[in-house]
Amino acid sequence: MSGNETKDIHPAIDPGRRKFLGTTAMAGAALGLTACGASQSSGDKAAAGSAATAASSGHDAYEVPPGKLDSYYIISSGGHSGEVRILGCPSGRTIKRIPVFNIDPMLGWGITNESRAIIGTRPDGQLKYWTGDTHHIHGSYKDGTYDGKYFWVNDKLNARVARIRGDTFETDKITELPNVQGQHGLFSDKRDPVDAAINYTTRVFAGAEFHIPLPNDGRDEESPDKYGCLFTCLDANSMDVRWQCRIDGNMDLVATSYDGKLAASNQYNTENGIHYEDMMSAEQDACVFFHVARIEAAVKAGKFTTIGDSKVPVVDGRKEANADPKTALTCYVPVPKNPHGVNASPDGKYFVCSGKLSPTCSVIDLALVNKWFDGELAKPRDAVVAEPNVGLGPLHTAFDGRGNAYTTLFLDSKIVKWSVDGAIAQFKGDAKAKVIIDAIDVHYQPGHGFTSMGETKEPDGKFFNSGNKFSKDRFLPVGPLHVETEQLLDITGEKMKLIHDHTAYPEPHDAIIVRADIIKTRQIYDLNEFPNAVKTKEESTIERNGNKVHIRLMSQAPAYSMREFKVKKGDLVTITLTNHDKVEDLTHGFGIPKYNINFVVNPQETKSVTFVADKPGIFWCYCTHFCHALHLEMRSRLIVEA
Ligand code: K7E
Ligand code: CUA
Ligand code: CA
Repeated sequence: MSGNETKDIHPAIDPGRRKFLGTTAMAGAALGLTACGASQSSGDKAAAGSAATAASSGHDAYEVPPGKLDSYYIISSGGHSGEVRILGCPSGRTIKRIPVFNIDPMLGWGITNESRAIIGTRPDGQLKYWTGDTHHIHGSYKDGTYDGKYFWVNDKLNARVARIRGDTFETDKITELPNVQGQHGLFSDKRDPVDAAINYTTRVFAGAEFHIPLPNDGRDEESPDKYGCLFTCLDANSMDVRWQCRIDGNMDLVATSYDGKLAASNQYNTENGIHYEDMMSAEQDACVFFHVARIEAAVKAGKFTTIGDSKVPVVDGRKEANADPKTALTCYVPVPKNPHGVNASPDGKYFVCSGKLSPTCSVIDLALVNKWFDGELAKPRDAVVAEPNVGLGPLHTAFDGRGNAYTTLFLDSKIVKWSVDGAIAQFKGDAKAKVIIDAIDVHYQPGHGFTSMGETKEPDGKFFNSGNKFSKDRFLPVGPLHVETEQLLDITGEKMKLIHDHTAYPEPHDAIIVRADIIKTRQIYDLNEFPNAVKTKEESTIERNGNKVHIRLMSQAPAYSMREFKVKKGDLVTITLTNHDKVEDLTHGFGIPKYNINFVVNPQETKSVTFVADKPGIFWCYCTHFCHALHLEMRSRLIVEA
């Protein structure tokens, strides 16, 4: 028996609550939110009971016993930690943390020259940024499903997009976007590769959330009417910015169509408001659609401008410039109210916007949006084919491939399962249409929810993961900052079942659940991938050029190739370290006391660090990564002569 069976199936049955939330109601809801731990205690007990029942009745399918592997990877953005995590599904085990926009001493991210070059440095050699905010992560596609080659993630804080390699799960490129702030939504192109030379996704789209003066150089700061927001397209291969499209309103999440024709972003601030009251003043905002081929044709034809110092072509996607559907670059489909999230159904037919301040989800038919672009649909709003009431605070929607949608209800702390066809029938006037199928408590305040393979043409409808923003009483208390919760649901049956909770270091944001067989990781690097590799004992030397010293070092358990290296105080020292061990999992570390140097080299990998030897003395460079019975003995002396 699952917890929700003890309660009303409908999450928001009280019709009095099913109103749009105005400013006052929202303030009340925010207060209610702080009290929800208490108000939901009966639900908690029911849910806890159901978990115990599930465990005692032995759901072996969920268990990943010692020595067995998970059947899915959950690739998850980590919010303001700036990183990306990989979890196993269904175990919920954290398998890897990938530093992206943050600094990570274990790996040496932000410390090694190679990672610093990816993150970007200022002319004085300092990192340009050392913090970020990852929200949305998506993979490269082939034939409508993941090919495991790349994953892209946004940085809302400093308006960047990073790429992570699927074979090493390390960040390999980061691009800063010009002319935007609050780079939030991100989605890769799902169309089949058109260019045989680049046999994977060729575009990555990014939406900006904040309005800024264009250019943002201080001249229009007191003229909010001159602020603007740009939608950005990057080249997935080079990671260069291809073009930007200026819009009316702002952008939140991004979705792309399976045929590659359309990208879209939900807009919560069509009011162009500066304060939150202004941003929620309209009853409807919109989902803005981008006609990718027309935008790229306009860029090709030179119909663009540039902003400030940026050379990126900017096309005009604002309403006034796009009144004629047959030439329009953009289409604004009105949806209620401050919508949060736009998600594509795996059958390729619909985008669903959740209402957030409206208890509804809006189902937009992509064929009808294309019809509008062809001049054959009277109004963009006519592309909305359903708008079911689903509950309070709907944020994100995921799909099981069997025609059901699963929407997170932030205010209700529930996941609601509803039928897309049922909602469409109801919208057409069928009063008997069954729309809501099930609802289940989650703990608490879910943001994103995502299903196994649910953002591909191969959805398997097995698991739904709820990324909850509050955990309250779910784990041992550890001080004022609580860990957050991810909760895994079994969605194979008519009713959802809560399988288990696992902790998530703030903040569990968006993720994708990828079938394990799609990911093909490597265990060992190729020495030749690294132009600066120290390949032989003979190449392991100390070279001096003025006050620049280059120490070329190799590691092979349990020793470094040189027992000591002497430099002079004030030298600019570069240490290049190649790991010559070829054994799977045999990583060495390299730490220098008092010099802030700490990094690892994986089998056959090369990394380097550069620092000024400003402190004379003996410094034991030691292996930081337990590698061998003689791991503690694995050290060399850095001698800095006064
Ligand atoms: Cu993914 Cu808040 Cu960044 Cu929804 S958006 S939770
Ligand atoms: Cu090498 Cu520890
Ligand atoms: Ca609004």
